[in-house]
Amino acid sequence: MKALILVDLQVDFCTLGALAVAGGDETIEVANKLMDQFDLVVATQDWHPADHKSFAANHYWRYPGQVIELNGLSQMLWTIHCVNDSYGAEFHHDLKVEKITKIFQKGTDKEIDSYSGFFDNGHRKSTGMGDYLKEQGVTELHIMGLATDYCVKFTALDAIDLGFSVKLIVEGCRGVNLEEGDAAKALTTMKEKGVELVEDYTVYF
Ligand code: VGL
Ligand code: ZN
Repeated sequence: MKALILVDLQVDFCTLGALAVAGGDETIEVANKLMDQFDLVVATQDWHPADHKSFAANHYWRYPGQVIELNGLSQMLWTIHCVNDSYGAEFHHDLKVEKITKIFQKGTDKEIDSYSGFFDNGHRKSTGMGDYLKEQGVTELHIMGLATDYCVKFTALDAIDLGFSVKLIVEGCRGVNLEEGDAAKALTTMKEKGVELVEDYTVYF
């Protein structure tokens, strides 16, 4: 059985959002068109407490884009985004949310960030998404969303490690590109790990 994972299609990653990803809005239409083609649709949601330590504003003399060490892990500092229950953390308002069967929230512990929808960045705790998908009999995962070089990438890499067959719907993804070429590099990394890149999403129809 195949499932679609929609990664972080939230207001803050779209146009005018706190951590806007260029072209982020364009992914919503792709998601809405694809959902009907799947037996199961799940979504991840970046869901931080306001005092989350991935926010530059929560450290003295730090600014977004700097890297610090946080509880033994290297941590990129971000602008405040996707604070739980805030407007920016909501799914994009054009997204057909009624097609989503289950939502997995991540980044809820202020001491550790979570890019992957499966585990936090230290692989210390699971969100339960892997077990849920396996219980549903899912073997094949199709992934799209925001952002290519962070949450999409780490979700896809973990999915491979968990033994799923993984396809990435490239047209449904956009990258942060803090450094030029980050999104392209992320695609290469995923491909090398065994993720199949689907360049033309009309193959689903
Ligand atoms: C993300 C940076 C920080 C993402 C989440 O969804 O890719 N990126 N938090
Ligand atoms: Zn985040």
